[in-house]
Amino acid sequence: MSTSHPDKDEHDDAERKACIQVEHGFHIRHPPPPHELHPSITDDDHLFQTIHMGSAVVDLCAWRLVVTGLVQQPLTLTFKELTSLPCKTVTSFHECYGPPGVPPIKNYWRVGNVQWTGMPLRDLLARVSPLPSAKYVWSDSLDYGTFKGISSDRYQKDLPLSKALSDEVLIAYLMNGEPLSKERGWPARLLVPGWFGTNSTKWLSKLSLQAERSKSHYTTTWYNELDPTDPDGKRMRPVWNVEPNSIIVRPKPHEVMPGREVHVEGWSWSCDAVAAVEISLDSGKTWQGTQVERRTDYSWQKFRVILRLPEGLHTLIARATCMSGAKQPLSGRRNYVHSVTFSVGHKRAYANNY
Ligand SMILES: Nc1nc2c(c(=O)[nH]1)N[C@H]1C(S)=C(S)[C@@H](COP(=O)(O)O)O[C@H]1N2
Ligand SMILES: [Mo]
Repeated sequence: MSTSHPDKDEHDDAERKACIQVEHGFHIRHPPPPHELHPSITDDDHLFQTIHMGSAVVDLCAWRLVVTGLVQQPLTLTFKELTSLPCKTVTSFHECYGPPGVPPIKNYWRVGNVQWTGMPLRDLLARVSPLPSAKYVWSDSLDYGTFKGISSDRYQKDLPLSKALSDEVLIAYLMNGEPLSKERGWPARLLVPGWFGTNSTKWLSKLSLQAERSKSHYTTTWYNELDPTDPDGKRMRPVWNVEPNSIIVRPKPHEVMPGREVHVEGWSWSCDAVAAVEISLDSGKTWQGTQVERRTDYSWQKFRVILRLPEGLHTLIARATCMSGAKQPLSGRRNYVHSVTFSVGHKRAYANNY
């Protein structure tokens, strides 16, 4: 189904004319199970997709990126101008927070690791010279419609200027070296490494410098959560920094290992880098360390360990700790530990007990 463009935008926001139509409807493409995410870079076919109101279909000739608000020099770029400016490639994990508006207690492992190429946002901000009163960058998209019964004339997010000015935030137009697909936000999207996917506005059309946080549904009604670090359990916080999380990619669930030597491998990630990953075979009573790869850019980090285990059935969990000391919980919160049950050299025990 498609809907014509809402008239009310036509006067104030010329860049919105680039939207030919929105293919309306909520859309999730679920990620494959963790054991299928073994390559370091996730290809487009294995990367989840999350679309709230629908995909925008964009006319590239009419597409503009408008940079406006509290700036000395507002700027409008065509796609050709954007892509002829110096670009940068950043490898970053990409994780969806999960459905907004419900308690964040389920781990969906909607995650992948991607190479994004685009113009650093801070280079763009340098060209427009933000005024001293500018504290946030709002990002607007070309999609519009309804999500869970609430209508919006655009998807809009915000970033504090400190994050917007960091090295890693991009106006991305290539994913793993290829132009973005329509579903990924063609022709250009914001990409905010280290922060949940919701902040990376697809079908980007406008950036505006503002003194206050945005009051859009996507920064207030949705993607605002009770701060789990507040002892009173009352304070709200925006869904920004990704908390430590991990997946076990080897062994596979229900795998029967022929020998007693078991190679464990997985991926771990967090907004600040992962400092350690431990594993447990007794539901978290005792833990042992693993070897964790150093982080490059915002990439997910491989952990591995070789175990010698007795025959029988085993349940493995892995727990990441990030540089700030935060650890994945065993349960109760959206980043709880991943668990895999497998068996060592003993098909019958496995068949009988599992
Ligand atoms: N304009 C727009 N941007 C959006 C969304 C959207 O619905 N509309 N979904 C967000 C959410 S919740 C996530 S997790 C990421 C998903 O990006 P992907 O589909 O390329 O994986 O895009 C974000 N950017
Ligand atoms: Mo998301």
